[in-house]
Amino acid sequence: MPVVNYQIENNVGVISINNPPVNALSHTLRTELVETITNAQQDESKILIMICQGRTFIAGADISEFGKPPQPPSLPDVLTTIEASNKPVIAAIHGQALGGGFEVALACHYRCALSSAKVGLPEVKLGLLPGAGGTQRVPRLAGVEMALDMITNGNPISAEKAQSYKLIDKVIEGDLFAGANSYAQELIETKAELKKARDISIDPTTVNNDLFANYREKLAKRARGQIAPQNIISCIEAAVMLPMDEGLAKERELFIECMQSNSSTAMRHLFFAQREATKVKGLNKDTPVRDVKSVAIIGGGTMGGGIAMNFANAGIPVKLVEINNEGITRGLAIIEKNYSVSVKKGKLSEKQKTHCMSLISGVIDYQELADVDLVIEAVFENLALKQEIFAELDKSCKAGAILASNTSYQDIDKIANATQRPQDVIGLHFFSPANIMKLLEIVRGSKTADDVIATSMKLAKIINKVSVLSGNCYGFIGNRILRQYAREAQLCLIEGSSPQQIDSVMQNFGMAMGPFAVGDLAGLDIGYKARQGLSDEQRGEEKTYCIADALVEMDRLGQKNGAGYYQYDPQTRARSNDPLVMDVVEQQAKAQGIKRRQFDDDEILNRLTFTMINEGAKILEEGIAQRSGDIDIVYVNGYGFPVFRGGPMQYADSLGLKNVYDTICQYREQYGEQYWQASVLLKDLALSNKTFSEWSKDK
Ligand code: T1G
Repeated sequence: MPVVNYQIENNVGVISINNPPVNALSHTLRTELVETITNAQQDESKILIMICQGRTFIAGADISEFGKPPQPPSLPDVLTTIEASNKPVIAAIHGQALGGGFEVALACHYRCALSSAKVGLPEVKLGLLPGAGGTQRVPRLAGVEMALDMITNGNPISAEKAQSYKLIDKVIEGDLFAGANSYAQELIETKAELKKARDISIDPTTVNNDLFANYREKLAKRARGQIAPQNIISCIEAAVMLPMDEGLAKERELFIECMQSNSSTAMRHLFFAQREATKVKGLNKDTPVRDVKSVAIIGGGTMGGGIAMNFANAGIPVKLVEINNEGITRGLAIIEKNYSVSVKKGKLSEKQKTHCMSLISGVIDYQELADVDLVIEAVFENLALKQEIFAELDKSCKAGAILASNTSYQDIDKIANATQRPQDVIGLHFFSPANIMKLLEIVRGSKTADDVIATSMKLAKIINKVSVLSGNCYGFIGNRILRQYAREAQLCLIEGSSPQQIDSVMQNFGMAMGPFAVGDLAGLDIGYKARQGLSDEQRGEEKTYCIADALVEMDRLGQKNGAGYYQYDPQTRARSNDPLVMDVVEQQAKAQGIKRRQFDDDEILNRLTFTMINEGAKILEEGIAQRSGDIDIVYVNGYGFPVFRGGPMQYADSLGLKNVYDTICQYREQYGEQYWQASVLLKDLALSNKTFSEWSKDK
């Protein structure tokens, strides 16, 4: 089937692209585009329209072709053909013209778009830069500052905003094809010129000297470890200082450097892994889903309120269930405050806030839940209480209602077995703050029905969450790995390091924050209370938590009361090292009979990351996660693992599993096998020179 069709109507040559699902610029599409435009040069058409079928204009280069041998014509060659056309080419845009798709439109002589359309250059989110003229044409059309902003943040802009920056010539209401055709007739009548971005030159004296340096400094902090943002700035500088063709050559050189970088490999891995994670092995993709037109949240605390907002934001009415009117008032106040913060930041209008609030109502009596399609329990982590609530829901809710728990580590089967309908029970583990964090762990019980899983996956997309399916185990995927990471951080601390050394090692690695700064942010009392509810066996060795307990017993709870592992300035909340903490560390080490020693940064980094990798391998071999990319998606979206490393399992693949395995074996010799027993899967893959990614594809 051709992906490009062509026909002439009223002197207009219509180039119609149809390459589902998103009209990506595959080799076939590039080839047929060049053939079609070349042939059109000699025909009777006076102008050409390029338009797409399906849900969107071209959404970019075909990312699945990256890393494979390039096949001509390259995208720059396609754009040269378009720009060199002897008759004007009009891009007619609907949906999203992204990346190479927008670069195709920029090489056209005119651009029109539906008012609902968006255009953007999101390459930076893949660790890349626009490699087909985007960094040269946007500054010429829209100005240098707009180009820097648009290309370094990668977010699409509306057609209206694009028009205001001369990136779009005409915004069309109603039918795009009709609008584009009348625009074409207008251009024929006025004998419109072959308008080319390359004919615009930028006067360097109009560009603030510090602009580029300031941007470099800002992005060095915001995008630590990534080369693409810095290379984008260099390309835009070239657009100011060099003629078009030299600027294009510079852009190509820096694009290839990005393409070959580990960070781009990692970020492209995450792009596909996020989409792959929504596919459930063994589940027919046409599994019918249940309607979810109304939701109830049990518990109007911080989590319950945040969860409720996700559904209200998606236009789904929510009943917030509390034990009394005070609870409802408190819960609605939390939600109102969260919305007010978004309005203040300009992310939401007052009108939108009012509409969302109108969708949320307070409820006390479970009898009012008789018609809801989904209930999410979000009370505190007490299994008996959750079982009591589910037994109650079993009586109050209609047949076919989905009963979900937001539990972060309780056994989903034990919750499900409190009902007569375990097939309708599932875990929907949101991350705090639930109205902000993108990650949603969907936890299947042993009896959870397929259509409940399929419905949960679809619902995750509707409420704009990044979803990953997890099996039922303590801590599911994310928190199970976090426990190992936190334990090794505590052991490195008591054995000889300091909070500041460990935190700086992990921040330099690219984590958003180090483990001790995170602990202070969350509040050390949370872990303390959780440990009180555990048996000695569940709590683990005392040396893995005695420092944390000692600090809490000294009323050092973290940021919330000004001191934890660090001191916090009461005004600015800036953290500073506190010698008192090291006194506590030394006292506890002595009490545990530990002789402290010097630590080098590498040992800290390897112990904290390799224990995560080893636990991830166990999660894979137990079938708790479907594939290694799923674990990466959890850790990048829920725990601040650096995107440019692709997640713990991608990071392990980039190091080579044999290196990881050998180091873990060395740690087993040094520290014993309690924490350093290599997983069977890791050993097998290491010794057969395979990667987690290859294993996941073969599964
Ligand atoms: N290439 C290949 N496949 C793609 C693709 C792409 N660019 N974009 C989407 N897909 C697949 C995706 O994997 C999924 O497949 C299906 O399409 C639906 O996607 C030279 C170098 C367009 C906003 O970064 O942002 O151009 O899972 O589930 O939620 O300068 O897809 O069904 O098998 O995301 O409606 C720049 C990436 C590329 C845009 C639609 N472009 N795509 O979202 O559907 S680099 C991008 C998106 C580039 C040039 C440079 C989104 C979307 P499957 P989906 P959606």
